[in-house]
Amino acid sequence: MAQNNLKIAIQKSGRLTEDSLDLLQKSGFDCEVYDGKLVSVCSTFPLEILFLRDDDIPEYVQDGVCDAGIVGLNMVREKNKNVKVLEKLGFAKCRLAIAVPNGSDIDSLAALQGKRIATSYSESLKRYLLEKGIQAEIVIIRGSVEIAPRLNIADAVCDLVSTGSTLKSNGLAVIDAVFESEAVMIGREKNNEDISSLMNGFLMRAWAVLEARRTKYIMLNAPQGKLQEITALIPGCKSPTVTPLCEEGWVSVQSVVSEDRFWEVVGNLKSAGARDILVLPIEKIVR
Ligand code: PRT
Ligand code: ZN
Repeated sequence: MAQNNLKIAIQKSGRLTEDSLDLLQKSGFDCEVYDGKLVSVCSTFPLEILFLRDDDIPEYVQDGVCDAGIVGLNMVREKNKNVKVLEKLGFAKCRLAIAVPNGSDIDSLAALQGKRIATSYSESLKRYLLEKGIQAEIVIIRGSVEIAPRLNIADAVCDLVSTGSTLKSNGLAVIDAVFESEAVMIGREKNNEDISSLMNGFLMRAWAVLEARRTKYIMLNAPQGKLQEITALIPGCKSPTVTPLCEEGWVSVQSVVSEDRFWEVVGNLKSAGARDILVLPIEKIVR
C-alpha cells in the first residue's frame, strides 16, 4: 500500500455503500470500484478507500488502521469506540426503536420492567434502559429480530426502523425510540501533522458537496418597493445579489435558501410579491 495516503473506510456491500461512494465521487475523489475490490486508490487525491464490514469501521478508525470512515451513527453508538463524529451525511436515516406485538399489554417504556427484549443492539439498549431505570432482560439476536416475540423468546424487540414496513408486516408496533440515526463521517480526535493536513483537504471537498446538497440557488424578480421585505424573508440572506431589470421599478434578486425550509420560504416570497422564481441545484459551496 502506498505511504502517506489518507485512508477512508466505507461499507463493502450494504445499505451505506452506494451513497458513500456517491458522496466521495461527487467530492472529486475518483476511484475504481468493482465487486470484490478491497482497496481502491484515488487518482485525484492521496486517498485510499477501504471496503469493510460496517461493524468493524469504528474500531479501525480508533486504532489508526484507517483515518476516517462512513458508518451509521447507530454503529458508532453501539461499538462505543474512541472516535469523533465529524459530520452528519443526511442518508441512511433510521431510528433504533422498541416495538411490541399488536395487542400486547406493554404500552410504554415503564411497562417493560421485568420483560424480555430481543435486539442486536445490546450495548445501546443496555445503556438506555439503565438511564431510564428499567430492568429488563436483553436477549441478543443477530438478524431477524422481529420474529423473536412470535417464537416466544422475547416480549418486545429493539431494532432499526426506517419505513416501518418490516415491523408492520410482523404485527409489531413502536412504543419508544432509543435514538435517531443517519450515516456519519467519523475520524479520530487527534492526527499527526501529515494526516491532519490531508484530512483538512479531504473534509473541505466533502463539506462543499454536503453544504450544496442542503441548499438551493434561488433567483426571483421583485418590485423595487418590496425589496427589503422580500430579502428579509430569505433566511440567512445577508447580502443578496440585486440587479436592476429593464422593466422599471423591478429588480432581480439572487441568493441561497436552505433545502429544509425551501417550500415555506418560496410560498412566503410569492405572497410578498416576488415573481418568476427560479430554483437551481448547487454543485458545491466552499465557505
Ligand atoms: O455486512 P455488513 O455488516 O457491512 O452490513 P449489515 O448487514 O450489518 O448492515 P446493513 O447494510 O443492513 O445496514 C447498514 C446501515 O444502514 C445500518 O447500520 C444503519 O445505519 C443503516 N440503516 C438505515 C438500516 C436501516 N435503515 C434499516 N431499515 N439498517 C438496517 N435496517 C433494517 C432493520 O434492521 C430492519 O430489519 O431494515 C429493517 C427495517 O426496515 P423498514 O424500512 O421496514 O423499517
Ligand atoms: Zn454490519
